[in-house]
Amino acid sequence: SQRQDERPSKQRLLVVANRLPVSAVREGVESYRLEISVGGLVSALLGVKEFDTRWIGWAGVNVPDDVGQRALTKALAEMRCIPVFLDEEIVNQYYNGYCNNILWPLFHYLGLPQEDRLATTRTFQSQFDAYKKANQMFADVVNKHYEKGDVVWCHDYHLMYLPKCLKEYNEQMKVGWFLHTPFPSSEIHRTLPSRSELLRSVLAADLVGFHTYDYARHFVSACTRILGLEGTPEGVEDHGKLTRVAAFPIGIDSDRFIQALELPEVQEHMKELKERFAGRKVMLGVDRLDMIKGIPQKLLAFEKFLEENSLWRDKVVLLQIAVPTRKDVPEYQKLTSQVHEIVGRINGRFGTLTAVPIHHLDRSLDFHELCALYAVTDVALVTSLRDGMNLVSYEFVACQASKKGVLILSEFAGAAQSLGAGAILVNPWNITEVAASIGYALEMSADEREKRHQFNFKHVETHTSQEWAATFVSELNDTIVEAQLRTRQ
Ligand code: ADQ
Repeated sequence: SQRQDERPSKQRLLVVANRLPVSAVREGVESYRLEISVGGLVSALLGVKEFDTRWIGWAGVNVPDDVGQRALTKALAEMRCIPVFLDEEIVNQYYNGYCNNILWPLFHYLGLPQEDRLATTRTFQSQFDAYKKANQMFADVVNKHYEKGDVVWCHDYHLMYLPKCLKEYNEQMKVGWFLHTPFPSSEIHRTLPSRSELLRSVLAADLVGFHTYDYARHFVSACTRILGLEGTPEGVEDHGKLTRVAAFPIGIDSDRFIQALELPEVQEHMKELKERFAGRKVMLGVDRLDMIKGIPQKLLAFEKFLEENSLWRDKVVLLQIAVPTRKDVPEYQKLTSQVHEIVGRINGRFGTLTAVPIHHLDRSLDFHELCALYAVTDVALVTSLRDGMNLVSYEFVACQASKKGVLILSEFAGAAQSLGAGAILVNPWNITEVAASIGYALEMSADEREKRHQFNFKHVETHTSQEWAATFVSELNDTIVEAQLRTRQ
């Protein structure tokens, strides 16, 4: 109809992230099986209906030959995904090296890996070169698919060099960049040999977003102290050009969790779990097995709690689900053995012939199992040493409408700023404090639990991932309109 013809078509949104929302597994020379990975970012953007969204990123598989590349490109196109092909050498230097061994620990205040410190200093330059090269490869793909009017949204620490590459191709491109990790104090960022180049590149974006005001403030101070630029309430100014910097706290698709609890399959899991742990309070940890999540610290705090509270020993169980990640990085292998050792010791000390205090799983759970677990939990323990936001705490709250369990939450997770009033906030390095909080949480009155839960539930239900994505993109559109008005004045 004529009305339909007149309706403006949806704005195209190009989402650029290191990994695509699907992983490809090669099954034959020309055939690939695609597995969708539903993470926070994917569900956030699925909910944003006002844009025509496409994804650009690495499919997590090495495809050296043209035939394979063409086949995979075709398979991915059906899912609105566009692949960036990275070879093994680049993945090793850029992804395992610069991203995961340098930027990740640094942004989480963990410094460089201890005994590798000197080795890392030596290999630094070649890894940074690979990082820039990889970012340029992402830029080439974006540029090839870009159409006038598109919005380009770059994600995370893997792609800090991307805004600059994109603007070099086309100054008119609307470019936003969002960081999912913390941005550290400028005193930490200063130690990075490539500190200035990375900041300058990010500043090429029109809008730069973080989870919290603190991270945004750290970024602005790094720009003023390291680059000598001016920080304003809107962002960072460089010779009259403003890069807008702001906080956009992410959320979850809470309805997806709330509705899942009604499914017969989830109810069945819940029933099994309740029977299995009848008579005991259930404590839960769900983390990627990563240094930043403070898993050893959490276990030590639980051990201290059991030491000091003998009456609780057979009345509480800690379920720690730790999905292994980045298995190629030696630090992660060391962490796995450390965690296993502590779990073994605690179970040896406090277990009986029929029950152990900790059930530790080195694997991920499927969505339905996870929802059931969240729903039957009495106390969730999030002890991140640093965490950009931490969505596990949001997911737990979303699933607790009937149980009204307690969230013990690290003050170093971004989520402490949004769920702080309902959670018990702790310093995860202080094992005595965490142990005392466990006791407090287990014995908390129903009234207090109800009050705390309501506060957090309201937040989780209203600050959704869809709202987060829509706000970022509309702010990016506005930022560009304002910049155009400024230059016209
Ligand atoms: P992550 O460090 O991965 O994310 P988080 O925000 O908690 O941390 O998200 C993890 C996701 O993986 C959750 O959706 C959780 O359900 C799932 N998950 C974790 N362990 C699992 C397991 N064993 N089985 C099944 N699912 C599991 C990064 C930053 C965070 C930031 C997010 C989003 O480090 O700080 O909140 O990005 O910006």
